[in-house]
Amino acid sequence: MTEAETEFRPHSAHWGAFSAGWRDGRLVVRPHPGDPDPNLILQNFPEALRHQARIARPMVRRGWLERGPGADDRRGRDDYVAVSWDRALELLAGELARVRDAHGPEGVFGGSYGWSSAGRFHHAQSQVHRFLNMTLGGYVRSVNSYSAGASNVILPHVVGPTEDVSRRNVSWEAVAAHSEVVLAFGGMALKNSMVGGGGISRHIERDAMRTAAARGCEFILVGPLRDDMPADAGAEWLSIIPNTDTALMLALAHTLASGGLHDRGFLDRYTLGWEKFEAYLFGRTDGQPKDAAWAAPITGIAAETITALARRLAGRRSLITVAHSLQRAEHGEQPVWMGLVLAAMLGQIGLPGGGYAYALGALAHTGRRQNAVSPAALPQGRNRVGAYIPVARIADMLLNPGGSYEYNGQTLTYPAPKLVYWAGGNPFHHHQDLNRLRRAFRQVETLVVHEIGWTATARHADIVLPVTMTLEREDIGSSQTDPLMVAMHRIAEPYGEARDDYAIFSDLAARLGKAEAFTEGRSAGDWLRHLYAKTEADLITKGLPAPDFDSFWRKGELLLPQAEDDGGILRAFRDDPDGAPLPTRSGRIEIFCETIAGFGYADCPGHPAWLPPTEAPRGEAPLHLIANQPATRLHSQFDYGGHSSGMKRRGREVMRIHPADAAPRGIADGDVVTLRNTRGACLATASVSEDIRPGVVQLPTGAWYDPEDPAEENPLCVHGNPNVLTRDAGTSRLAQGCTGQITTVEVTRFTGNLPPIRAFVPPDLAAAE
Ligand SMILES: Nc1nc2c(c(=O)[nH]1)N[C@H]1C(S)=C(S)[C@@H](COP(=O)(O)OP(=O)(O)OC[C@H]3O[C@@H](n4cnc5c(=O)[nH]c(N)nc54)[C@H](O)[C@@H]3O)O[C@H]1N2
Ligand SMILES: Nc1nc2c(c(=O)[nH]1)N[C@H]1C(S)=C(S)[C@@H](COP(=O)(O)OP(=O)(O)OC[C@H]3O[C@@H](n4cnc5c(=O)[nH]c(N)nc54)[C@H](O)[C@@H]3O)O[C@H]1N2
Ligand SMILES: [Mo]
Repeated sequence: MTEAETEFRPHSAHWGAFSAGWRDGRLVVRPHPGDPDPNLILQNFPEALRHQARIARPMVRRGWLERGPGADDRRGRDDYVAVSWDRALELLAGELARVRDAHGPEGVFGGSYGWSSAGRFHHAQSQVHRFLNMTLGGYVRSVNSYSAGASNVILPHVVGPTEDVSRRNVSWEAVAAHSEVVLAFGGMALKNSMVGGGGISRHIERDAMRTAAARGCEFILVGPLRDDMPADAGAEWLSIIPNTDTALMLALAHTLASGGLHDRGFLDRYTLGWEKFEAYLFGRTDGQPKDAAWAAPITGIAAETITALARRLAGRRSLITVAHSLQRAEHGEQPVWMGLVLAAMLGQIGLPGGGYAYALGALAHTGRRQNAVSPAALPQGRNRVGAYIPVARIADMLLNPGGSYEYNGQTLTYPAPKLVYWAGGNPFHHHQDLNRLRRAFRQVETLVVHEIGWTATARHADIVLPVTMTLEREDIGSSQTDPLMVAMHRIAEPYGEARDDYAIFSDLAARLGKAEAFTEGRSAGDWLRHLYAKTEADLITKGLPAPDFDSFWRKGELLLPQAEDDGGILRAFRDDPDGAPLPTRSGRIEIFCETIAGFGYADCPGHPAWLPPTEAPRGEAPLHLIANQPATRLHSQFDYGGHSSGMKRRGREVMRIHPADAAPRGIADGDVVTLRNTRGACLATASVSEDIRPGVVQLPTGAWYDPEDPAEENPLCVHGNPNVLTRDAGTSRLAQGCTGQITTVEVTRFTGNLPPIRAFVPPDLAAAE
């Protein structure tokens, strides 16, 4: 397929629908013609497809092969032995059977968090879950996400499920038509809404903001970076000290309440616990009124600016949005809850384009209509193991098996899995304090990884199985919030000996005597037809045109019907609070929450509160570091692709710093710098910019972890992965969510010989067995 010119065939990725074909031996990727604002991340594909960073053959870590399963501090610096598929699968099936027989399915951690690829059948996380359920009877799982770990727990207590407050809530259509003022905490950067899990055919956010702004809607960005809102929104920038938004929100609330500008009628009818919160707000409980003068030094925003802003919000169709990023930090529950309380005080919740929208614009899933038919999804079977961890407690679990911790009102015990199985995620991308994660992964008996490329996670694994990437297989792309279902045609042959996750699991299931249970007798092609049949049947039931699978495949796409924009549960609640109560304990918005208060957590009390962070910039780490989502790729995926590597400088990830912080440190634009704190250090290339708040530096996530000397305890990452610096601690005892977004560091100019970047060079390969 690679040699000749081929026709362009349809395909889809989390970053957009597209077609691809070969021209002069090169892969050419064209965004879907219907996409008004295509995503450049698609251009990582051509170079990534045959890059040397890909894994060509099954590999086994030498130490594991020679000494068998067990804790081993050579993980991450050992060499690998290439083996045949037959040998790799025999070793792995034997090891799975050993662990199952000795420990039961509780012996396997199969959480396997990660974004995988857009196709709904070859979705690696669904595949590994189904495999473990069907062959072992289950696995230790993880709950919640790195995206919204704090929100996933707090929102259901105080208003409703995260999805109902983010995806099925205020729509972009309503913002364009109705909002008068949008106060966006953490912004709504287009780089983020360019991405949608399962695929996205139309990027509409830029147009929606442009239309609203042209109508006179005012956008106000609260955040440390100017470009968290697109120029199209014409936003005013309120530069805030990171992790202090709750204080600003409280001061806005104080100004509203003391001026009688809050909507008492709304609070009485739709909320619970205002009086208790008001007592805190006015300082009757702790002697400290949360007024603008109090918030000014905490937030770095002048008191007059705060009071003027509060007055601009009152009496208008105001929308408060709170980005995921704010809650990916210590006490991350608070800004999410307080944003809701502020919106309740303004009384616009449930009205078109008004109220509260959690994470609007964080992904291409929010602010859109829902499909009226269900998307394709691989059934995962039943997990008989009850044990779980909140997803970001992985290193804690591995380092303290049997230890106890608190979570959402319960005291839980960390499970003690022996074998960790990862397919479709990259913990060396997503987890915090990577030096601690390295120590954690050294404890397990066996680490199995299915990967496309030699990520740091693969380099720590005992058994590494090379998998196809999306372009090398057929699949169906679909998401609940995008109407275009895409027939993802194969564009290229598999790389080296790479196989599909499904083929690997099918063979393993056969070796474990569970072939029929796992495959149900279907080939991958049969499964695509089987999954599609559900959509077809749904369409027929609704009396809509329902092309058969072959017509869908030939056409390459199918436009699905979508439901009306009905404003979701918040609109229904506003219209009829008794008939359509919220799914909270009281049926109302809980400003004071008895359930949470009953847990007695000092780090998450019964109403939103300002809780100063444990780690503030001072001493040896005087700067805030924002480790946000990268603009040039999705997380760590295809970091070696053309667009991602083309935007690096001197081969390293780019760190932004304000001139006022660069000058005293002797740092000039383009200098290589070291970022350091007590947990670790990494290199990056400095970009000196006025678009960042003084006192804050920014280094996005996603540069592949590249330790200079992996034998050291805390090696320098020479490439710029900020997770060597971040803190591995939960948001609070309530949610135990990820806190990777914000940390503190010192930055110095790097002098000396620049170490080479080896992240994309495969590890030293020993001779084949
Ligand atoms: N410091 C800090 N850390 C963060 C964040 C932050 O804001 N700050 N954000 C967090 C967030 S929100 C998230 S969601 C996580 C994301 O963390 P991850 O989802 O783990 O990151 P990805 O890089 O998308 O990892 C997906 C992996 O799956 C592999 N893959 C893709 N397709 C397939 C396939 O078909 N089969 C197999 N077997 N593998 C495949 C890719 O090669 C890649 O290595 O990171 C979190 N980490
Ligand atoms: N291009 C691209 N898009 C993505 C992703 C990706 O990897 N690449 N990942 C996707 C995923 S999985 C998710 S969950 C979403 C994540 O969505 P978010 O978590 O919202 O995205 P981030 O870019 O991490 O953060 C948004 C902005 O919040 C600001 N911010 C950080 N801390 C604070 C604070 O304390 N206060 C205020 N007011 N602002 C703050 C930062 O300046 C940052 O740029 O993004 C999705 N979109
Ligand atoms: Mo995420």
